[in-house]
Amino acid sequence: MAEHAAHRIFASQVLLGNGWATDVALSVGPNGTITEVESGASPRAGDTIAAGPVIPALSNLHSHAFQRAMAGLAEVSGRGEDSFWTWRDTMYRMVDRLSPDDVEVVATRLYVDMLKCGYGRVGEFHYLHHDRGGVAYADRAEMSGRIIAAATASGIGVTLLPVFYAHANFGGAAPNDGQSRFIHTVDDFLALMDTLRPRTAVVNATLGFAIHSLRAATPDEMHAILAAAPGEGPIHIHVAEQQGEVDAGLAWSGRRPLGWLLDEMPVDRNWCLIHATHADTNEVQRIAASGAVVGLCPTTEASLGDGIFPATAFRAHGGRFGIGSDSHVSVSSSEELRLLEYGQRLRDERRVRLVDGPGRSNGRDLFEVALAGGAQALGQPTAGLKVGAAADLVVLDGNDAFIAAADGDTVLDRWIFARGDHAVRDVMVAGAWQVQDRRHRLDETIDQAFAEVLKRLC
Ligand code: NGQ
Ligand code: ZN
Repeated sequence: MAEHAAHRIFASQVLLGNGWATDVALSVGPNGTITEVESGASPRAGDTIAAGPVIPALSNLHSHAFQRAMAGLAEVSGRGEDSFWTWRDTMYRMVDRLSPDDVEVVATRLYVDMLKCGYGRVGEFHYLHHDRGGVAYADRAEMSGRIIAAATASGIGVTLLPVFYAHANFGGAAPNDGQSRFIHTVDDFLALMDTLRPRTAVVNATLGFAIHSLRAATPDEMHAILAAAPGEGPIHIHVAEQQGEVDAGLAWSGRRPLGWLLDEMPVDRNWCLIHATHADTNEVQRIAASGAVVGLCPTTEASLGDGIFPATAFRAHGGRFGIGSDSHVSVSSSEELRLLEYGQRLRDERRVRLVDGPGRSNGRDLFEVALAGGAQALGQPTAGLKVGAAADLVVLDGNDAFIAAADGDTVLDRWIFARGDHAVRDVMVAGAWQVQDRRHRLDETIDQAFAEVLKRLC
């Protein structure tokens, strides 16, 4: 990570690890962590004066970066019933056309947009490993390297989750042609992990890994990977997203996918269960008790017609969740949080669902749970602004009328439920400004490269 001079940020309101504080001076050390927090302070010469309230940057815990290129292109009805599975066919056709250069450009532009929406870190669930037809690149980490390069260029922190993918369905079914670029043997996958370990150690990156889904790996393969991969990073898996997957899981093992996973795998706080949409009452309790994070991707889950995760019941058991933008039909963190809450309201025909008790701000509780869950799922030791934590923060725009008229939790409620991305002004990651006054240093170059890639692909 780049070293830079120590500096101080002064802000009249900051959401610290222990709540809102006023007149706060945050000192940031040369390694990008917070070295001192003083509230009731006065600004000093040389301080950077924040142009509005300061909040911690969120983690985007689930991304398939290349899918940003097809956002909005799967919205025409087909001959039969449109579903998750017909969307997936469209997605596989896009996969077939992408070069490493394309992936790097799309990911860089996406990560710049994520920063501008208040995310400071992304979990890249990366399964596009090989060239067309499944031919391995000379460098087995070619595509993973492009993701690391995109994250590094944009300045976002990344938790890279190389994905093990070997089958088309439960029971070890042979993969189909559309999946050829994803496929590994266990040994090849472990070799990829070995290649990536030193490459992620030198940048703002954390290495974990993923099993694509219970459809894509057999129990033996999962056990082999868990036994061989060091327990250092987080483990992610897609599970129970669609009713069709639940039915296929039942047909295969007589058990529902989440029940099977919780019975057979050592699910604990190191795991992140992506979607978990179709969780029954018992599964909701068991996930919560395991300490695993559920990775909710509300805009994608809505887009794909997945269903509504029982988040209120899950929270009642102390369950942990974070948010992800997954297929990137939206990149907005405030929109993910808002839609998560609105799904629960639409189901229940009630208001203000995801709060931890009476008299609490919906925006604050959504934000705090997603902040902690996102950090846990991306293998970060702490969440929130405090001494020793990374200086990953967002300045909301104090000149925006909604923000200017708000203080404390109302700032979050106004941002999430009324103003959205317009409220995000500046973003710092690991102590360095990445977005200033809504501008990123790569804006011109990456916009142009991205436009060219989109034109060529479409
Ligand atoms: C994916 N995406 O791997 O990109 C999946 C779809 C699948 C989402 N589930 C493919 N949103 O699950 O087989
Ligand atoms: Zn996904």
